[in-house]
Amino acid sequence: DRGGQSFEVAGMTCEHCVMSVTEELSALDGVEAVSVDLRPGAASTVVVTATRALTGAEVEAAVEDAGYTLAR
Ligand code: 9UX
Repeated sequence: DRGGQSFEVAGMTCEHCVMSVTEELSALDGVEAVSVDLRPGAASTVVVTATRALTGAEVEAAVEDAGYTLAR
């Protein structure tokens, strides 16, 4: 397993949030798997496994489409 790219996403507090973010990220070209470690009240870790390198900008756009933001 080659792992995946990891991002911190702020504002997710429930499993519905997880589903929204997973759906948006899964729609990106080449994405094979999305894994979320939900930590309500803090930035959650999202690991995206894809067949290509994802850009920060496209991941940020997908996360924002779902209604959340990347943590800085
Ligand atoms: Mo989850 Mo609901 O974080 O508005 S709380 S979708």
